[in-house]
Amino acid sequence: MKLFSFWRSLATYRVRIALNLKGIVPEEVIQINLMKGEQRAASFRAVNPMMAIPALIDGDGPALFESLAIIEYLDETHPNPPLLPRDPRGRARVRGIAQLVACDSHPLIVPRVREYLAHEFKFDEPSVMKWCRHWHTAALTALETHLQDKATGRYAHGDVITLADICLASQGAGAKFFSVDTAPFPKFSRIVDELAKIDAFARAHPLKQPGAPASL
Ligand SMILES: N[C@@H](CCC(=O)N[C@@H](CS)C(=O)NCC(=O)O)C(=O)O
Repeated sequence: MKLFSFWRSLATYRVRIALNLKGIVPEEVIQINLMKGEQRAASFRAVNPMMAIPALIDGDGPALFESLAIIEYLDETHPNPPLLPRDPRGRARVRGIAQLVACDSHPLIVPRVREYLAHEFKFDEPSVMKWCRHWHTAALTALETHLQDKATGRYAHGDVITLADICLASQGAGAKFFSVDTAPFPKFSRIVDELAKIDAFARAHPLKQPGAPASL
């Protein structure tokens, strides 16, 4: 397997957690420096026309793209430990929490959106940060309400790690990147703190990756 990655990428963080949980070590990790715009190079565009990471090549390919699709592929090809519950309602809840993070919240704060706001609409840096914090907080507010459901246990869905937890961890890291106050979201914060103690999550953390700064 070849993983296209970058330390700061929250979507790639999700895939790294899943790889660690499954005990899969990619043969190669190819760095795509988002701060230098390497995602827009023709060579990477040929891998993922969306010009975004992660991408994963398993065997002869073609490249897999979109973090949730990649994680479900890993779950289907390496079923243990499972990342989705068995019951349809449980699967829908876990996928719902995951999509809230990966499809509703995260896409609003990625580099291409921040750069478009800055270049096309002349947002200054504080305004871009305000935008990012607004969408982070909107997602955290919804997540906190979902996590009040009795289906929540030690983790987002019961007492076993699921795809929902992978996404909560990425939301937690993003909150730190954008200095979002998570104090008003105690259930979210408790689970994120719990996840940080798990080796598969800790090793995948953005600040543990090559090229990452020592702290934010
Ligand atoms: N929905 C995609 C998001 C992928 C994505 O936007 N990745 C970011 C890094 S976390 C990226 O590569 N952005 C490049 C850019 O915005 O120019 C997924 O979950 O994989």
